[in-house]
Amino acid sequence: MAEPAPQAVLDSLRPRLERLATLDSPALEVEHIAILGRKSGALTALLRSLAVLPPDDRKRIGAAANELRKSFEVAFDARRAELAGPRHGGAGSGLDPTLPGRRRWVGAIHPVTRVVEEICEIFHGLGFNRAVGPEAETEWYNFQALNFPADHPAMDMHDTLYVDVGGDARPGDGKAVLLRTHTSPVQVRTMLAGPPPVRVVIPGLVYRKDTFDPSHAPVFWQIEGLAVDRGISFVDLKGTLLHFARQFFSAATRVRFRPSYFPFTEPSAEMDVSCYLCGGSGCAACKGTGWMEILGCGMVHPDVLRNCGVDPDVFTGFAFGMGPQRIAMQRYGIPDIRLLFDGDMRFLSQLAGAGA
Ligand code: 2U9
Repeated sequence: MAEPAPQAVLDSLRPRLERLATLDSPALEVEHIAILGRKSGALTALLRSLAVLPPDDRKRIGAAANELRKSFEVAFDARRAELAGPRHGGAGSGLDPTLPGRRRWVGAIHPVTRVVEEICEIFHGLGFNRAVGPEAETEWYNFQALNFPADHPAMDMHDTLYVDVGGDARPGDGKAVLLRTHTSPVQVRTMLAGPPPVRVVIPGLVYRKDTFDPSHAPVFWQIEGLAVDRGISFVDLKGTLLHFARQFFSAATRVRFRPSYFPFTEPSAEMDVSCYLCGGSGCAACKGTGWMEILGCGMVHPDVLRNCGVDPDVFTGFAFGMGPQRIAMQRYGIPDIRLLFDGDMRFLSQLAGAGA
């Protein structure tokens, strides 16, 4: 079938321009494809065929065709806006497009989550795998395996949240169930699960019978770490934690170790970092000392290794534990730990971009 003459095409299209205002949305889209469609649009085809027309026809038909294409595009947009109606800023919507848009609240990683991830990333970089475990533990995993003497104050009811699971288990018999008071049971499970070498970093929530106050919460985050292998010494512990401090705070950060005591490590220490707000010269944040206590650590007690099926005459290990919430409070200058629980956007939005 011979192609209709270009002029005939133009003449057949003009009436359809008027009719656009009567079409509903689906019909409008069909008409748009039929006329302006890139592949099969009648006007598109006509414009493509201009090349074969005699020069003076090309000029005349070309101008008319482009004119008509512009009119169709305007008419299609106008009909779409009309069909979209006032809600979408259609004609008569009274919407003032010059008004600024409503800023959509873009969520952000919670400051504590950011600190937990950052700390775990640093230890991943040192070859520590992330391990997690149950928040409800038996007393043995949370206390006895970790060399807590039976009468250790941490074990009694006023410090630890025991879970009544029925049965005859009683606090002190190792079988009682409780909400873990530290993530150390996960290290016990890790060592019982396989022979050394072991290098794990364990973030998780822990529970203590504490009332909320500016620096205490009954549930809080902890990150502990453990490295067990042949010939691991206190030097490895100090080197590893110095590297962590410099990665997390600044390359200029200094550390110091003060003797301490934990049932599950011997020798034990607390590690302080030079205050990164005053560089160590003393300020309110470090109470004028120039130092901030960051974590506890030590060499894994040989009895703990034995409890976990590891021969302390062959393997040694170091462990550490820190509170990422406290570290987040120091880093962001947060005065009250409860602010980290309230989910108050007025507070969190201030930290959304901070130190990302
Ligand atoms: C095993 C052996 C040793 C984990 C350790 C600490 C020191 C420590 C505190 C930090 C802040 C608790 O939340 S906190 O108050 N923890 O100071 N934790 S050594 O030692 C272990 C753990 C598991 C098998």
